[in-house]
Amino acid sequence: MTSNKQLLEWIEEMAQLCKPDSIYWCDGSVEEKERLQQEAVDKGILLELDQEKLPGCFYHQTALNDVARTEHLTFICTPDKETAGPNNNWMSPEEAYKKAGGIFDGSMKGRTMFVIPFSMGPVGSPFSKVGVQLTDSIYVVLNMRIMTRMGKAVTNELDKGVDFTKCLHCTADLDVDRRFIMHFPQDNTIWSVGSGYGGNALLGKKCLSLRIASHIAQNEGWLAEHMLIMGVEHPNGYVDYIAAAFPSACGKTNLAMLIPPKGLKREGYRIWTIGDDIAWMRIDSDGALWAVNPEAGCFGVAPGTNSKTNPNAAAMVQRDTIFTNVVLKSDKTVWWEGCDGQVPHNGIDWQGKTWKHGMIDTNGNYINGAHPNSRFTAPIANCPSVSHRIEHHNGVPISAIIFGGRRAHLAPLVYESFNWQHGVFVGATMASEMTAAQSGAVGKVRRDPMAMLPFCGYNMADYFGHWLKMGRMMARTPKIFNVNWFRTDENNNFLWPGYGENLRVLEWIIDRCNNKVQAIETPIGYVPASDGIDMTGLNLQADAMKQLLNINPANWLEELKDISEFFDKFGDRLPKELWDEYAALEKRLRTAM
Ligand code: GTP
Ligand code: SPV
Ligand code: MN
Repeated sequence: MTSNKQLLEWIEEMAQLCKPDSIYWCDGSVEEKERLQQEAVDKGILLELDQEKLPGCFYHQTALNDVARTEHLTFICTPDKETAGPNNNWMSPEEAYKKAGGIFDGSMKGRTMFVIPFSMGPVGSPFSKVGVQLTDSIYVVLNMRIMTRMGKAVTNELDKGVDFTKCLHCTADLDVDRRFIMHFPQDNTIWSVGSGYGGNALLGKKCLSLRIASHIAQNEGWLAEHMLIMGVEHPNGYVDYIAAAFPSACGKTNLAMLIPPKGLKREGYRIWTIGDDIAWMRIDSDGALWAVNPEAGCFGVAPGTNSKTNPNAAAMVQRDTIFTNVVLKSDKTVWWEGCDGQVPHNGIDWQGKTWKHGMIDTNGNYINGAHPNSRFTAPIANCPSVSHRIEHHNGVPISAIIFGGRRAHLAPLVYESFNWQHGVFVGATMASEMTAAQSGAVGKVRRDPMAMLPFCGYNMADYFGHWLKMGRMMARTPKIFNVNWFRTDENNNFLWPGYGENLRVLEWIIDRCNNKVQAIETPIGYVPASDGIDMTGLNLQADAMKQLLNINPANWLEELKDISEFFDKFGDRLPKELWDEYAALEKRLRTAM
């Protein structure tokens, strides 16, 4: 319990609404975790995996209609629609409280309401924010215990009277027609009902750390971003830190924990993982940008993860991990498409059905065993490449910011912006092919500025303005780059091997930050010279690098049309600087034609 009166009153009020049979206050202890795991197993919410092969690991299956974030059911509830902007679904706070309140009413009858005090960021750090989530889901409690700092230490903070985000969650009947993920920035409140999945239900993650935090960050003068944070230790021992924003399922977890490839000219690089999904960045007293990862765990995409593509993640998920919507094998271990080891002959698929590898549907298509958005929840401390600086209260200094996405044909492997303002334009004009991480049309290109389209808690025009302002406030700005690991050839094969080999691109990026390597100026930015990226030990098909770095002005001019349509949605609110950059780019492209 707590002596925080505001908190006690809020819990009382929410309990009167949801009407749980009992209220349980989480202390975050190991004893509590084991007790809740047992209860979840007894109730069929979790299945205990083979504890010799996978100690501390459990398996969970969601409802079939609850396998990804549902962006169309996610709302920003500000007094006026303009504040939320055309990038968000909007509902008035009155209507939202009423609508969701009707579903919450009595929703916890016969159930326990868990009270989860949690901190995003190291407890007590100047970066950190406290939240309290009320939920009826043991699965959510156990996931929050991995993803956040949860329990007693946070209750102590609350006892001091710190402000906190009020997070109310109930799985209710999992009916999509009665599912809402509502954000009330003015009230520092989140209400989520009708889903038990990831970003919909673990309210410390996208809801607090991005949608609510981006709003707070705008007021307080910092940045809350959908970014990984990694350290690249040079052979001489110096570590450069990088923050990178890619849309969901576009490679943040993989890049954050990459293993240096063999054969680089400069050997002895080492990668340190700070975060794989969210970065909070502030300007420190030195005028530079410093970052922390507010999370304590990874909620990562399972398919494609194996000891070749991501050895660190493969090692991380060997213990203390919750697997969601993957294949359950008969020996009580797990599997997914692109997993290590033998393809299982049979198992239980993500839908709970008996499944054999190679089964096809009536259209002749392969039937996935694991859902494409199946995930693992694992403590980041279990990642072999974890940096000891994840606990540092002042974070790490950022040398480079990288934007990127999936673009089969347009964007080159890497380019550098001319300056901060142009870099903000590069981020603001990002687009990417959609993935299974959100319900919607997979493969369709959509504009996703800074990988924040589903996560910016206010009008994106103002958000771009905030980025521009942050640049003016810094004594030294990080350089801004764009990467694309997903360019394909005429047969739709990836031209770039990706994964660990991406370090070759990071090496160029860091050398650019340290003024150690020349670049070629193009209409869209600086690109590496033909020998700029170290290719020793890599057998790419002839011409691949040329194709990877190719910039086609006609295609870019075509892209500009889509960008202008997107910018137009923001009307007069869009910062003039972005239209200036737009005009300058158009001019450079026409000159190059
Ligand atoms: P969220 O957790 O949804 O925010 O995703 P993320 O950005 O962390 O993406 P993640 O690293 O989990 O990668 C998603 C998918 O992209 C996986 O299936 C990977 O196998 C694939 N992927 C990651 N990096 C690369 C790469 O360098 N090249 C290619 N071709 N695929 C990659
Ligand atoms: C994403 O979709 O960007 C994720 C997973 O990282 S979720 O927590 O569901 O948002
Ligand atoms: Mn993400």
